[in-house]
Amino acid sequence: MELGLTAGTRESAPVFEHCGLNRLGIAPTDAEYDALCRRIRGKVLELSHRAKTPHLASAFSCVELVAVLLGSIVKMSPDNPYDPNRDRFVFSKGHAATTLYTTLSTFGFFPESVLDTFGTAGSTLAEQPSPRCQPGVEAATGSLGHGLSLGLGMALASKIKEQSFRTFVLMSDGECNEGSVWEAAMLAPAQRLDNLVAIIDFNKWQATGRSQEVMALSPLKQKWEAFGWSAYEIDGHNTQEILSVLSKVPDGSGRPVAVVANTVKGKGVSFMEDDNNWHYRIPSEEELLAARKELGLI
Ligand SMILES: Cc1ncc(C[n+]2csc(CCOP(=O)(O)OP(=O)(O)O)c2C)c(N)n1
Ligand SMILES: [Mg+2]
Repeated sequence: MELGLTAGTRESAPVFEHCGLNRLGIAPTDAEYDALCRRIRGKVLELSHRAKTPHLASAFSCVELVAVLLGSIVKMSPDNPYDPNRDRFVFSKGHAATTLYTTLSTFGFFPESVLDTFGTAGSTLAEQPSPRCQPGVEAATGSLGHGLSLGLGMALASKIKEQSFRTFVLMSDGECNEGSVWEAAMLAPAQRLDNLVAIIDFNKWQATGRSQEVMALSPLKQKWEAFGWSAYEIDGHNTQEILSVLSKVPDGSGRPVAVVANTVKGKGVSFMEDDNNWHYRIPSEEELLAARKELGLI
């Protein structure tokens, strides 16, 4: 099914032309981001439906975060994706990889024809990412709790080698159950890694229940602060808020930055929003149609 996504042709989406955007510092408007995020959600739906893979709601809660990160913040060019000086983006909630893959493809890191192989035998795009499976995918993720430690190593390497790149790690809230997250959370301020950013997609759900009931995560911002981070809390679907907080990294505090992004699991399709059944469910043909209609794609 063709959704009219402009993958692989950055020229056709000039507002989001990746390098130009970073170089010129142009902030896309809300309307432009809204259109982009609808298209990303539409493609993610299509991939999940076709490959019969779960985690649709997990992919939807981080669409705005990934779109703004890759569209405006992370200095990584599709023309030179392994530049040693590029910013690093570690997508730690690997089960939501369809959002990562679709956004990278939209920004020209690989063609839509590759994206369309997602989840098929022999594809480079597995349900959960393998390292450098396509340009822009920095690390193998999916076993939750490892991304922050990986990112910390990258941030530390940047300091040791006197490079100026930053490392952004996107995690999920249930992932913060893992002890390894808090080991990294203790080490990063001790090493004064002001070039490291942890973003938490705080959608209040994990696989089998409410995050607060499973592991009492709140008050999450205060926890990061207590560990020595410069912490912020934002609406994770408000692209201007995301842009505003992530544009100021390093933030001058000398500390690593944690961004607690309040999100809605399944965001964008009313019958999926805040319904954790969509952690596992795969959309039927009818549901696909209804969702695409709601997204304004048909
Ligand atoms: C270490 C580890 N344990 C279990 C899983 C299986 N698993 C995949 S997604 C998920 C729940 C994730 O909830 P959350 O981290 O809040 O992410 P969300 O789906 O809400 O974005 C679990 C337990 C895993 N991927 N890694
Ligand atoms: Mg969650």
